[in-house]
Amino acid sequence: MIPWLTQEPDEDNIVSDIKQINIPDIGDFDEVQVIEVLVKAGDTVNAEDAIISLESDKATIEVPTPEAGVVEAVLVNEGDMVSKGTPMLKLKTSAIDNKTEQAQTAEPAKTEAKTEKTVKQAEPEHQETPKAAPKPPPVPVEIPQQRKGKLAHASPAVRKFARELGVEISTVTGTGRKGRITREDVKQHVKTAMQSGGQTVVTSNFDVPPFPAVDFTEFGEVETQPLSRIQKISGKYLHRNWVRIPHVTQYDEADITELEAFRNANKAEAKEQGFNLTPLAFMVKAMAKALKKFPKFNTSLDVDGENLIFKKYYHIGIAVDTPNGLVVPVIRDCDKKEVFEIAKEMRDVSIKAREGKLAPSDMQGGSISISSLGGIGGTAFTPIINAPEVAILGVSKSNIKPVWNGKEFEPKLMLPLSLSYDHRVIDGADAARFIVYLSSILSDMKKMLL
Ligand code: CAO
Repeated sequence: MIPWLTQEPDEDNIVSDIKQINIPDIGDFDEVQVIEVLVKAGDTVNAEDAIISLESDKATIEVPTPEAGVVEAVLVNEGDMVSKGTPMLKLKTSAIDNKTEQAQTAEPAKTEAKTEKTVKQAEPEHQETPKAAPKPPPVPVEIPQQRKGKLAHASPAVRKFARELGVEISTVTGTGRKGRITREDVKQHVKTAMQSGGQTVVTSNFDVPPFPAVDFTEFGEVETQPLSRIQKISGKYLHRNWVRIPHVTQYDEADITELEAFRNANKAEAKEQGFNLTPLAFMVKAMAKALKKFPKFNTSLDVDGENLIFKKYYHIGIAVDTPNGLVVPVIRDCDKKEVFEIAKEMRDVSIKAREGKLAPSDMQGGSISISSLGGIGGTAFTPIINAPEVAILGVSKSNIKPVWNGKEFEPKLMLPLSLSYDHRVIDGADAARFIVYLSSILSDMKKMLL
């Protein structure tokens, strides 16, 4: 039993005991660091509420109070090293509980006894009334380190609080010691999410039925093939981005008749140098110009969704289709590179991608991405934003179309563009202006090359 050192009578016949609660046996640990103090003087606690969190190399341990009461003083601080027997808390335990117990077991006259007597009755040696076996003190709880990768350090009370608010604890940024998640962090997380339109809250409980487990062999012959490693990894991120970013896709067509003439005139030279000069290299160049003109498309939201980070570099990701799945290597400083240089680099990164030789750093730091299906076909599609970027351009196959010039229809080579953008950051009017400007650059070789 945890000892109490002092008992002080309180006013108005209400008896209070000031008890000192020490750290109980915490298992195989000697000196363990206090990483979070969960209560403060004046707080009311219930028996078994967690008071502090300890963290050893192996585990996080919650130490509860064995009794209810009002915290008189917390005797440990974050960062202290503690062990069994270290004073943890001074707790004012109201005598109401004792009185109630007495009222249930004693005659009325005895319940009117003076304060002093009541205090004495509270002392163990004066407990004459046989009682039921005392409830054992609550034991410290070891928090299972259940998450692979990022561990969410939070007490059960904080976890419960987060659950009640529908917050996935692993998405909360902890500001406590060693990144521990406090109750305040959960509140801040919800506040931020509400201000940023739910950016950081995972609605983990979508009220939708699960996919049915179907035995397809009932309907005919089948063959099962595992997803590739890239598909498994990128699938999760695509899903997250699709679900958590409010996508809108803006469509347009660029007249690339002039660009195509220029490209055809320079294709042979590029071939001689060992690369293919495709419309995509021009698109990358035009994109760098459009980002300069519309800096909001070259941003990312910070992790709390409170600030927009404007990038002063122009690194453009190119979606590359490989036998193992989709990857997005980044071509850096596209504003400083000539179209030929970009085309050459695109050849190099796509070879590297298809050979599975891209390093993670080759795929990081993008401003925006371009996904081109123009070499294959199609008229439009909805590309999924490659977060933390805020927009992505989809490119489909160019086609000759009749375009009215005010007097007559002219045959023009029209390139379909599909711009998906994060509507939390970019308004529809911004997106329309951006795509119109991008089209104007693609339509005018002077603008493109200057
Ligand atoms: N319209 C018409 N023709 C186009 C075109 C377009 N928009 N884009 C490319 N082409 C032509 C090229 O000019 C080339 O023909 P020529 O050799 O006669 O010039 C041919 O199509 C093949 O081009 P390509 O696809 O090899 O080269 P690219 O530079 O356009 O693209 C790359 C390179 C790596 C992006 C591409 O090969 C690729 O992997 N695309 C798929 C990206 C993808 O999967 N996106 C989907 C993401 S969402 O799931």
